[in-house]
Amino acid sequence: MPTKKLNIAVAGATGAVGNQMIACLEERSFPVNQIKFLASHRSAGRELKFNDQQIVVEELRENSFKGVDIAIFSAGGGTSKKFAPCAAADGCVVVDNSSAWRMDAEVPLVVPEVNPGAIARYTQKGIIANPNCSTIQMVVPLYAIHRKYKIKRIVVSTYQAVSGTGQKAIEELDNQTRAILADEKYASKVYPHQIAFNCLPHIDVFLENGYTKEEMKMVNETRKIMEDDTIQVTATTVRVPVFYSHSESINLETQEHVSAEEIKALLRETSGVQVVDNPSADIYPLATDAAGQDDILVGRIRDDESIPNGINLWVTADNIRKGAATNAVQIAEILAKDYL
Ligand code: NAP
Ligand code: 12T
Repeated sequence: MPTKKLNIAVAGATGAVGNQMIACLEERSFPVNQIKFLASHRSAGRELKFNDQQIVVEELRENSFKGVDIAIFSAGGGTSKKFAPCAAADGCVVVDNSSAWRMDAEVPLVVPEVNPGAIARYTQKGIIANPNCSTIQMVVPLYAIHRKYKIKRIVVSTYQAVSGTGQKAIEELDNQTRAILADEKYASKVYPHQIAFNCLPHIDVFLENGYTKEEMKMVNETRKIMEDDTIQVTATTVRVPVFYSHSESINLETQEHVSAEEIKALLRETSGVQVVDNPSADIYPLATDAAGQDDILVGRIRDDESIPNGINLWVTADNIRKGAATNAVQIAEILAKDYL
């Protein structure tokens, strides 16, 4: 039986993630009956294309969700906190991209390649959370390893693109880079320091334990998605002057012994992952190759020679696609096919 066509709302449709959300719905031929684009009052009245239709952007309001089957939110944490319950009260299922609901015990946190079964718990609050971009690209390859060799500890450092912060940050890196090369001044507005030609060990806000919120998302979300609280995770998250795609240096310690060659063979068979690992030909995952497609690229796969059961990896993925929009649309596809 073909999947029933659904009424969809995209909240935050004018943003960096919202734009990609629209593109993913089009590319994947999502079964859309009617579609609504929602944003702040600033964008109300603007027109955006969906397939061949011109859609007028509406201001997001409490009553925006009547008759909507699935609402995909990427309009900031505050907006999700306030409006996701309104949407759920009107019978709409929310797939939320912000960090507002991720650690709520009654909200499933889903990466379809890892824990698709958790989607069934959407009925508790009417909300499904999409994980943080850095966490998604890490757990897809690591879950395959965990299932076979049991991961005890993860040490990760990230190299994150500015597009993760939104449209204004993309413009800041562009304008600041041009200004500096022209010997002109360009004040930082989005980031607390110059991002062009720099690395900032600071993503999201600092917490009392000295870590950033982004670092703690990687710790807590990984355990929730992999459904294993025994996995130890420690993270350092860094913003780098890259437009699209986050990269991660990951060190793993496993319970069972595993070689780099066995990891390569396993990841070659893992859905959503592409092994890009031929150092003698200078082939390894690059941000510029990951950008614009959905696979998570994994390379530089090596035995960690400092411990008995250790592996090192370099993982790169498009943070706006698999890190945000694609993952959310994949969740919506499962809802449409199996639940609604
Ligand atoms: P962005 O480019 O700044 O876009 C923000 C969007 O939210 C715009 O459409 C904006 O509408 C809308 N918006 C802002 N305030 C609003 C309000 N009060 N009411 C209604 N709409 C409002 O940001 P972005 O990068 O797309 O990110 C947006 C969200 O996605 C954030 O919640 C972020 O946490 C989440 N995100 C998640 C991931 C992930 O890891 N999965 C990655 C990146 C972002 P206007 O155009 O009218 O201002
Ligand atoms: N601050 O979804 O700035 O929790 O790159 C994602 C990306 C929050 C999130 C970023 C952020 C999230 C960023």
